[in-house]
Amino acid sequence: SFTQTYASRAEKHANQAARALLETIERKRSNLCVSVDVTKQADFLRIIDVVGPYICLVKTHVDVIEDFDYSVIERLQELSTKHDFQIFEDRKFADIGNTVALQYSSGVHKIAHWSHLTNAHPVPGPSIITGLASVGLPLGRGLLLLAEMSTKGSLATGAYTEEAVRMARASPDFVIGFIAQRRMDGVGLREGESAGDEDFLILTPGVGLDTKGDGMGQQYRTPRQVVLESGCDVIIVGRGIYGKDNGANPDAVRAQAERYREEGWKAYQERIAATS
Ligand code: UP6
Repeated sequence: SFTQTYASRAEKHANQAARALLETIERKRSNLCVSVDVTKQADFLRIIDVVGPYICLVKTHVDVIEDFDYSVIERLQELSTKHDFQIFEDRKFADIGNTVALQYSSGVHKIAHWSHLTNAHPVPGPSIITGLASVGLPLGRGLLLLAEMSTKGSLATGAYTEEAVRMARASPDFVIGFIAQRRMDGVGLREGESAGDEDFLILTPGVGLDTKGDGMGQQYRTPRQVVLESGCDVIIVGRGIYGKDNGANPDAVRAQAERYREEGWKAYQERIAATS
């Protein structure tokens, strides 16, 4: 899939959420996902309205919104229609199947009802996928496993990463890819196994053009390193786009979104040109 276009991958993908994301990327010529990690609904919705035209996906942490009520979700869905982007709640589930099913379907946030994609740590083993799939599959959702992390000293390396890929391979209907720092095609294959036509989407956080880190363990690489050199599919950018003032200046936010969209797309086009 490293060498294929988003459009051709969209045609072949069996999962509805994966297909929708790939189609959106192609239609908007954007592999940019903006991560909107702000604590006030007004800031959250304003930033999304500004970056909307330049992105394929909005990544949320709805649990950090301190004045949250369900109307935020309705506004988010309206913006998703207005600007044509998908939604990814970065919930990072990590509990037993029964608990994650409840956390995914219920509570204040009812994530499964509105988020096309969500993600989970593979640490509990395959039962976390079973639990989440019981809620998400009937709704046409997709799951990403955290196979690697962007932070300094991450424990998600080596055998852990390989096991994450094996878990995904065992649930191809629901697990559509990974949060990771590089392509995972063929990772963790055992003697005699072949990768077949597996097509994992790689969504990659820890992307920034102006800084190398944030003083709290985050590590940044450029869109070019991520998409061209490491073969990832979607760049996830947070503070690089909305800055240090919760995106108070819409023109500045728009300019950064345009800049990252362009860098990400250029890197993808170079990747396709280099391998075709
Ligand atoms: N995120 C990472 N690294 C990971 C997984 N997830 O940074 O390995 C998430 C963070 C944050 C976003 O939870 O929402 O991606 C990165 O934001 P930033 O661009 O402002 O650093």
